[in-house]
Parts: sequence; C-alpha cells; structure tokens
Amino acid sequence: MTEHLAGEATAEARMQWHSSLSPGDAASRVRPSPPVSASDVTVHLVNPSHLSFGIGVITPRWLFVLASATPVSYGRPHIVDETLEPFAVDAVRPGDVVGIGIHTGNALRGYEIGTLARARGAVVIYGGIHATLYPDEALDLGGAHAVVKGDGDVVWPHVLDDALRGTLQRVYEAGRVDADHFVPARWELLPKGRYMWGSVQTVRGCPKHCSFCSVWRTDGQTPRQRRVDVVVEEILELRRRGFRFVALADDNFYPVTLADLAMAERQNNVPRLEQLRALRAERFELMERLAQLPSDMVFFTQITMEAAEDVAFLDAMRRAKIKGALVGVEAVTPEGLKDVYKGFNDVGEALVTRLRTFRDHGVGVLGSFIFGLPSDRPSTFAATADIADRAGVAFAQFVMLTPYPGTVDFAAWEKSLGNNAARIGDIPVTRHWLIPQDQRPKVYAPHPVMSPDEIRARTQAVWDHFYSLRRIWARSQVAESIRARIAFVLLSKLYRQMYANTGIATDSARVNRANRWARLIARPCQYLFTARPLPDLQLPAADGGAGVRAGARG
Ligand code: B12
Ligand code: SF4
Repeated sequence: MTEHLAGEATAEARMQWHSSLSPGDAASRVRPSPPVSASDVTVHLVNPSHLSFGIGVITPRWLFVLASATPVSYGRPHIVDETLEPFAVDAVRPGDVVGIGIHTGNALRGYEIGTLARARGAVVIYGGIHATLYPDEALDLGGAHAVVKGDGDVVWPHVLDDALRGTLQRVYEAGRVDADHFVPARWELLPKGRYMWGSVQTVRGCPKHCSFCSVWRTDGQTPRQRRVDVVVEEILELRRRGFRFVALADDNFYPVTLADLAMAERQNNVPRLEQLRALRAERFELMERLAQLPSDMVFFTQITMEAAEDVAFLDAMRRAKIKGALVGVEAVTPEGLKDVYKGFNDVGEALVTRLRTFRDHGVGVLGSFIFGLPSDRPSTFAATADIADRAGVAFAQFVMLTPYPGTVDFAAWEKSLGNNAARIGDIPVTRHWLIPQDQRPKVYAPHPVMSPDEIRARTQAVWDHFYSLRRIWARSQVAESIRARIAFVLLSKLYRQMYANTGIATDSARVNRANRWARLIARPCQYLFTARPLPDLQLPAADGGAGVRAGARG
C-alpha cells in the first residue's frame, strides 16, 4: 500500500460508526465564523481517491462543472483530483469552502478529507451520487456542514452564498436539472498533461431499469439531452487544448430504440411519438456535427446493445468518430439476463452477431460482463470468455456482481440480511464502504452455489485469459496505424492493471504491483493520446460549413 493509503486507514480508524445515522450531532457542531466577502474565500473542489496514479485516464467531469458554476467573485477554484495526487489539506484556510464529490467507492476517503478540512476551519460541503443517497452519513461521519442532493449545476452558487452569509442549510434538494441548465465545464482549469481523455456529457438519464444500476433511479428514466451547440463547443475547447480523445460521459447514448418508436405508434400516442422522434433527430444532428470535427478526434461512449438494430445509427456513430462504446452485455444466458432485468439483450449466437454488428460498422465494443449472478455456474466463466473472444469485442471488463446503494439489488440484499448482517469492527457489511480499506471485504451478492472466493478466482482467470499479450496483440489489428496499435496494447494493459488488479484483487502484493505498473504505463499512454493543441479551432457551422476544417488544418 502507498503511504497515502496507510494514512487513510489510520484516520478511518478514528471515525466512529453510528448505528443510527442521526444528523443531530452534525447540526450541533460549531460553524466557522463567516468570512467577509467572496474574494476572501478559496473554493477547493476535491475528487477523493485512496490511490493516486500521477496521471488520470478520464477527466472527472464534476470538478470542472462545479468550477464553472462557482461565481467569478470567488476567484479561481482550487481543483484537486486525488487520482493524480493526494490532497494537501494544509492548503485549506479557515473560512475556505471545501466541496467534495463522492461516489460509493471513494466515500470513506472523502469523509476523511472532510473531517480534516473541517478541523482546519473550512466549510465542508458534499455532493455526488453517494452523498445524494446518504446525506446523513456525510453529515455524521464526513464533517459536512451541508450536503447537496442531486445536480449541483444550478444550486452551487446559492450554496456558496449561504456559506458566506452563514446561513447554510444542512441539506439542499437540488434534484434533476433540466438539460438546458447543465453547466459546461471550465476546461481552462485543467492541469496540463495530466489526463488522457476529456469527458463531455451529451445526455443524462436512462429509460431502462437494470437491477444492479442506480442511474435510472437517481438520474431518472427520461433522457435529458443537452443542446448540440453547447456539446460541440465543449468538445472543441478540449481539442484546442490538445485532447483528441473524448469520453461522452453518458448513461446511454441510444436513449430511443426502434421498439420505443413502434410502441408509441401502436398506441397512437402522438405526443410521445413526437418527443421520441425529436430526441432521435437530435442524436443524429449531434453526430453530424461531430463528424465535422478534426479527423484526428476519437470519441467513446456507453450504449445499450439495442443500437445494433439500427445500422443507420451505427453508421452515423462511425462518421462521428465514435470509435468505441461500452456495451452492457452483463450475461450470456437468458437466466442471467432475467436476473438483472435486462431482457432486451441477446444471448448465445444472436449476441455474438449483435456485438459483431457494432464492429462491422466501425464501432469497437468494450463489453461489460457481470459474474456472480444467481444463475451463474462454474461453466459460465469459460462460456463468457468464449463469447467475448468470438464476438470480436476490443476491450472487456468482467465485474463481480456488487450490490451498489440505490439499486434494486442493494435494497433486496439489505432487506434479506435485516439485522443479521455480518460486521467488521462495528460496521455492518451493508455499509461496506465505511470499512477501512485494508479490512474492507469485497462485498458481492451471495450466491447459491459458489463462494465469493471461487467467483473472484474464476473472474480473475477470465481477465488473465482475455488480456494475455497474445490476445491483445491479435485484437490490436483493428488499429489503423502502428502508433494506434501501440496505444491499443498499452491501453489494454493499463485498463487491466487499473481495473482487475486493483479493483477485484484482494492480494495486496498484486494491488501494489498493479499500481506501480499502471503508473509506468500511464505516462507513454498520455503521450500517445494527446495531440498538438489547435488554439484557433472554430465551431463548425450547423450546416456543415468549412470553418472547422480550416481550423483543423491550421
Ligand atoms: C463517466 C462515468 C464513468 C467513467 C469516468 C469516470 C471519471 N473519471 O469521471 C468511468 C468509465 C471511468 C467510470 C468508472 C466507474 N464508475 Co462510473 N460513471 C460514469 C457516469 C456515466 C457519468 C459520470 C459523469 O461524469 N457525470 C457528469 C457529472 C457532471 O455529473 P456527476 O458526476 O453526477 O456530478 C453532478 C452531481 O452529482 C453533483 N455533484 C457531484 N459532485 C459534487 C460535489 C459537490 C460539492 C456538489 C455541491 C455537487 C456535486 O453536481 C454535478 C453536476 O450536476 C456515471 C453515471 C452518472 N449518471 O453519474 C457513472 C457512475 C458514477 N459510475 C459508477 C460506477 C459504479 C463506476 C465504477 C465503480 C464501475 C465499475 N464497476 O468499475 C467505476 C469506478 C471508477 C472510479 N474508481 O472512480 C456508478 C456509481 C454508483 C455509486 N453508488 O457509487 C454510476 C452512478 C453509474 C451507475 N451504473 O450507477 N465511470
Ligand atoms: S445499466 Fe445501463 S441500460 Fe441499465 S439502467 Fe443503467 S445506464 Fe441504463
């Protein structure tokens, strides 16, 4: 473990678990006396991580969005991404505001930072999906003065003003902001040469309802699509700064299926049909505009495999340079899909054909598979590896079914345990994210015939199989140049090190080795992914005007 991690364990040990997460304690805490004006305050925005790699793969978007929502009167926000390096808390002065964004995996590190920052006299405010689900936890264990539930875009300036006036509310119900009010990120605040991919969101929310996913519950099932111009402008800003690769940080890039349209038609539901058609038309418009961006750009997104039904959509993606998409395959058997409420996926040979359709239309697939579903058997692992090989997916991730808060699976699991959940120290495993990292069990859904260790060992073996150098090299043939092929190999290795070996491995020697490897590979990857900045690049005209091409040549 790094020193950073060891430090985390010690501070975590000081945290007390409260069996009922009562906010009372937090409410009675003394707040620092408010500073006189906004310019006296530094706003620190911190993305917590217990591991720092020096280089980041994808820009954590929320940091740059909240920075953008911070009124200019507060000066330049101090952005800290701990996936790059640990937060130096001594930079915090009394009266500063420390905004911490947490998801479940990094919540505990976030609470440590919040506690330390509060002790230095800062006003501590939490947001992000985990704080949205468990606001009382941040108030109780994370030193929070306030928690924002939901989207921060619109509420953040008001929260800052309340902090300044000393009138902070404990909880802000920010809800789901309308797409027109999403704040574009402030990319000029990006540290130079530290990230490989930029991230721009084009749509939020997903109409599906998979049992292991919280997106449809927190972000809603109605897609909130951003206007094409603002998306393109943000992407251009990234390319001006030398980013060729941009992740479209969407929940589901294909929010309207042909089946949705057919259903609305059958029901003669005219308003719904119009709404769906408009959403779909906007997708095509966006892709047309992306197609006009410099030819060296590459996009990646997340999408359901239903998109393979619509080759016009896939062709538009290829023209738009969306060269890769994470596709949630989840399971290769009908029983497995039923387990996760994902009956709209295919299985067996139909699945192979579907995934190949993406590739045949120029969209590489990052297949996401889940192991540990109740219907899985030991034979499922080899069958999945075989499908992943035959379906021609470029990358794959094999995750173990984990009950994430906010999901149907989590609610069922928590209910099934009742008051009998096993405890580590004082902490029930149903709050596994609060267990110190070095003692934290990998919590996976209970399985009828396999132990977690068996599932983990078999999962690790599938990673090892899929990411053997021989197989990576064979897959890298899809790359068009030798430079792209090298990038493919390095990215495959990096992905595997960062994900499988630090994510699912329990052996700390393996985690340490993976961390060192990831650091080593990250630097050349970063070099391969970036390009010459094009500071004069202009917005392409909506009608496909020549502006951007001229800019790209320049
Ligand atoms: C893009 C993405 C990724 C990318 C990029 C991550 C990155 N570096 O940014 C990749 C592919 C790497 C990734 C990986 C993972 N992800 Co992910 N990811 C997303 C996704 C689709 C979009 C995130 C995003 O950029 N949104 C845009 C920004 C602007 O929105 P936001 O982060 O929600 O922030 C807004 C509010 O939350 C709030 N806010 C956020 N922070 C703060 C802080 C303050 C102070 C305030 C006031 C407000 C505030 O205001 C912001 C603006 O409105 C989300 C789904 C989602 N809808 O959020 C999942 C999601 C966050 N990921 C999730 C998961 C589970 C993972 C993985 C664990 C997957 C896995 N099995 O390995 C890993 C973990 C990686 C890690 N260690 O961080 C879950 C988290 C669930 C949970 N309870 O924690 C989500 C919600 C998806 C899901 N299926 O449920 N992810
Ligand atoms: S897993 Fe994907 S398809 Fe399913 S609800 Fe979540 S975002 Fe939507």
